[in-house]
Amino acid sequence: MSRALTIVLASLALTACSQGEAARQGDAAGTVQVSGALCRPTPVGRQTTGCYLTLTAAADDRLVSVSSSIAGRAQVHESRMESNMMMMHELKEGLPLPAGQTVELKPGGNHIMLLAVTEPLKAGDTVPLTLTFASAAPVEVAAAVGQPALTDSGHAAH
Ligand SMILES: [Cu+2]
Repeated sequence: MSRALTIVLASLALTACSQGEAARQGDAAGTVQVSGALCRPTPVGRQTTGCYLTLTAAADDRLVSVSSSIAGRAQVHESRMESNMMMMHELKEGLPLPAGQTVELKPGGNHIMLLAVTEPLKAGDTVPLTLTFASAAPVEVAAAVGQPALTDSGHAAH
């Protein structure tokens, strides 16, 4: 009887512990640093564009989704070469963010794709992005609109 009680108490202690961790996610340990957010101007007549930024998670995490009030949808994409063509695919599982590592979303690599953009984006505009993570609290950033300084030659389309 007393053994059963001990097990119950132990599991209660575990529950309390994990709740404590969830509550601490707003602190430094659970945050993701975002820098250099940039979206390309929308090409004439098109409602899609790519956005780039740099993420550094304090603890192992995952960028699971992105949204923007100026786009119907946003997706996390990877770019990869297939039969000498640069193809894009949605990262349906999100983008892994290993603790302490700088993860760059950049032209020719992983990027955020805005779809069904409501108004044409031009240089000097600002795009609000909300980044949602598996563990860390969501982060809102204002991405500048402009051409990336470094453009992968094979990926000039976006
Ligand atoms: Cu894309």
